[in-house]
Amino acid sequence: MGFEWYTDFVDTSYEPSEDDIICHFAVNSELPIEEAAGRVASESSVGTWTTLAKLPERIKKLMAKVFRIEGNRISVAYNVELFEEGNIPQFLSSVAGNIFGMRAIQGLRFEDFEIPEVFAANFAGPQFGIEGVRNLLEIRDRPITVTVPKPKVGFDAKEYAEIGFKSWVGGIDILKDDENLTSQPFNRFEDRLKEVMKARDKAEKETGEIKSFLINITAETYEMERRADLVADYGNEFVMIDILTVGFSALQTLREKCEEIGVAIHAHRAMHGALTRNPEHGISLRVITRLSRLVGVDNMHVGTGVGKMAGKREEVSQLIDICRKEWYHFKPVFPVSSGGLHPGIVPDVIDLFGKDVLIQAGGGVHGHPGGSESGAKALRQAIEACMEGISLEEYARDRKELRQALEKWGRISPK
Ligand code: RUB
Ligand code: CA
Repeated sequence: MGFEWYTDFVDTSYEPSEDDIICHFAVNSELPIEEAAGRVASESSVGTWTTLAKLPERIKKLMAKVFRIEGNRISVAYNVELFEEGNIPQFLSSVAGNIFGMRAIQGLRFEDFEIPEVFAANFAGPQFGIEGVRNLLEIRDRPITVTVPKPKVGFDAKEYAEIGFKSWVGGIDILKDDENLTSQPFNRFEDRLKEVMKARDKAEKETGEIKSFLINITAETYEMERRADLVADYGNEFVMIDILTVGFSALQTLREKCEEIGVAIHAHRAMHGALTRNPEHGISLRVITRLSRLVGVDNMHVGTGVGKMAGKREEVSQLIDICRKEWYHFKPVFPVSSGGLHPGIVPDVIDLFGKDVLIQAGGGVHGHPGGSESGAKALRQAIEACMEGISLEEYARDRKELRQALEKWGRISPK
């Protein structure tokens, strides 16, 4: 149509410059792919629905370019000047904003992106990363064990700390809040922090190991800052943030805050399914994981490939790469495997992740017939067996806790 100019945004002979940001999308539209692709590039950069009376050359340079089309997959190059330095919300408002709502496009999936060094330089990335977290815990050669008390909400601070104590004494390294436990009336944040820190000191004394707590500070941003300060004052190493429900703006604020107070960030991705689950629409976990590393979380949930949450092996292994592979100055992020894990599937997890992983089991610890302490022992024994290259069944022969766990759950992958 004469008034449209969407296809001006398509140039398959364009070779991206080394300073361009590149975004990969899958597009589902009843329109020819060039026209659909042009709409994505236009709306995510300088365009509107019609040609304009005035378009200065200088601004023409900022038109995004669809430079590759393969089936319904397209790659778009963006001039880096389209983006404000260090501003994730603005980045998303551009490349993951209006384009998701265009009438002519029935499905759009933001699959992945690549950034140039000039843009990467605006972000600090993880403060601690894998090595830093290992230093905090003084654990070098094995996966780190984590547990969430279950039921996930309802315990008061004292009951909760008691479960933490039992888990730590059994061999868990880190106690973790669940995504929906923050500061409800039955378990206020500071009460929990205080009680759990007392229990931690006791558990450290008893075991001679370092123990820590992923305490969920998720709230309004100023309140999160206040809670982060409390965490540092009480001498804990981590805060946990539900990064998607609080949003990237808040996460960026907390990343700076955590640098000031020397605390690491554990990122829980609750709500990601709303964005990631439909393979034909939304934002992929690769994008979310990459953004999280850019901003600078230290631990990041990536799924299990085997447990109760959706996520295939292949996808999880891509996410592990995004966390750990060399990428500019960004330290590697510790991937967290969580959701339906229990001792019987630990070998599958280690097979996929190697030893640089936080293995989190909630039900798989507190559902043990002998209780939380036995559950913690069984999880630790399963990890020891893998590290020594011995089968779980053999290792369980003279280890009651692992044996009972295998009797209850076998090798099942829960749904
Ligand atoms: C784990 C749990 C976590 C999941 C979320 O409990 O509920 O919130 O990690 O999934 P359990 P993901 O160990 O009893 O299954 O890590 O994939 O985001
Ligand atoms: Ca949970």
